Amino acid sequence: MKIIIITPPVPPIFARHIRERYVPFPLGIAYLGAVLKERGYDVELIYSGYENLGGKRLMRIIENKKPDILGFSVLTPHLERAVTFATEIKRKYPNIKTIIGNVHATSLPEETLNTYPAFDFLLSGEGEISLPQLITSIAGNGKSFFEVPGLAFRYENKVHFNGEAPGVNDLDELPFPAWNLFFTTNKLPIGYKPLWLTVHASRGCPYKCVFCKIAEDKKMRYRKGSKVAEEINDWDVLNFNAKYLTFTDSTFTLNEEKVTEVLESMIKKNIGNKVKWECLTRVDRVNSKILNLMKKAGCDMIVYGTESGSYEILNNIKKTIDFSVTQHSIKITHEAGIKTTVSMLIGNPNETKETLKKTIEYALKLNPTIATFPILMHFPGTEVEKMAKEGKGSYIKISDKNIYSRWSSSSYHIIGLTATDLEAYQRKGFLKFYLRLSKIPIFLKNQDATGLILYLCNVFKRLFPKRQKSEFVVDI
Ligand code: B12
Ligand code: SF4
Repeated sequence: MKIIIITPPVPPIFARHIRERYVPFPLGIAYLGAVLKERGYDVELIYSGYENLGGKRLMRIIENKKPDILGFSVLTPHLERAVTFATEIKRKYPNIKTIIGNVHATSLPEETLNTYPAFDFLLSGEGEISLPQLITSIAGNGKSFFEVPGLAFRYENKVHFNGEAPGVNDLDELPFPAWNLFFTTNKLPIGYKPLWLTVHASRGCPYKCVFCKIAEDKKMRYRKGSKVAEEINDWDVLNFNAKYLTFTDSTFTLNEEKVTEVLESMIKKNIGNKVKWECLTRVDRVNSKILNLMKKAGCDMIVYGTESGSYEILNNIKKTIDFSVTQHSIKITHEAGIKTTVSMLIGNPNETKETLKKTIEYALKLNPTIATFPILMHFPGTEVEKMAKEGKGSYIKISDKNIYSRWSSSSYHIIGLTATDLEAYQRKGFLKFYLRLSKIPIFLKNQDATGLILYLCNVFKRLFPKRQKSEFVVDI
């Protein structure tokens, strides 16, 4: 049985979110590939973003490889593209079984399968246990579909959902992510771009930010530090020449004891001299001791979700952290020699012009290496989505969910702030932050030439916006 798992095709390069060119390889499907390979399946992974694959080229690849099962790893913003591709696959090759997984499937299992007949099956939750079970069931020598955890499927013209699959309990029992399955000849493609891989030391998150679906995944699970370091070291063995890596943990430094173990194991293996890395965490979960260890272990950048310059807004999104803590953490991160990105969300519940002004001023005051100003999206399953549906948080919905496929555009007004206002504040944030002499060299250092051209195109688009025309408005 031949299995291929893909990320959906992406639009052409000039129309893409600038960062997508550098998007790290997807860890979730690398794990799924590894568990399937371990069970002896013929499995391949395709990361459309890395190979710049549009629908036509991806279709030709699938036609040549002739899989029996095609898995789709889909985030909500990529749903439409995934559906278009899956529909074309089913039209041409109705015998290929299609499975959708990842956050969108987890958030809306029944609705997704009811709405999109192009997917035969849906797996909700982590896939390492459920996907191999589903494959044996499809092959006819496994359990009944009713017993596969996380599965949604059609039965007697109705969608039946077995409930979300439980997460993997012991992450150390998993095989290492199978990066080699993205390059099935076991060699890097000619003209390859340096690889940006991903790794994790934990799953779960104890916090409950209102804009985040992961807020439901309360159960923390940690890996042994030695396993994490061994895995990263393996990349050298595989000779994949990874130049950079991202820790995908929701809050990398959540547990001081566990993260110390990870960092010390990395230092022992001299990881910092081989590869640089970044991680996401919260300003209230770092201290100088940890930051110095992180630097020694190769940390290049920390992404902090600082979100807003207004206490009222921080309360509204359930992320109240004292400003003095934020300022101190940014300062000691820089002192440890680590760069910072702060993410300042635009469009929070009950946002006003005043709170947005405060947010932009605050970003300037914090003076991180990089600042981003994403517009909050009402993703399925989040508290903000519920608020928007109920008309709470001052939200007024103006568009259907197709807007998810856009970046930097708003699908809603807030009382006192139109969608265009929100986009204008985002633009203002970027321009105020980057059009300062001190930031220009940092900006240039962090982009390659194509990135710079894309950025300038983007600034132009922002200065002369054509609302709702371009589907993929770019951003840095
Ligand atoms: C790391 C990360 C990134 C990285 C790397 C992305 C990448 N290529 O992997 C960066 C920073 C680049 C990024 C970018 C974006 N991200 Co992001 N990201 C994350 C983060 C923090 C971790 C994801 C991860 O690797 N988890 C670990 C792995 C092991 O788990 P997993 O991916 O969930 O996979 C498991 C299951 O989902 C399932 N599964 C996955 N695929 C499949 C496929 C099949 C067939 C099956 C059966 C099962 C299955 O099994 C896997 C193994 O258990 C999550 C938040 C979180 N804590 O999960 C947000 C998150 C996934 N990102 C999100 C978003 C929106 C984005 C962007 C669209 C933002 C933007 N507007 O640009 C971009 C899209 C980039 C892209 N092209 O993919 C949202 C998605 C919301 C949604 N409803 O879709 C999340 C949940 C954040 C949030 N709080 O809202 N992201
Ligand atoms: S945004 Fe980050 S900290 Fe907040 S609930 Fe989501 S994963 Fe946890």
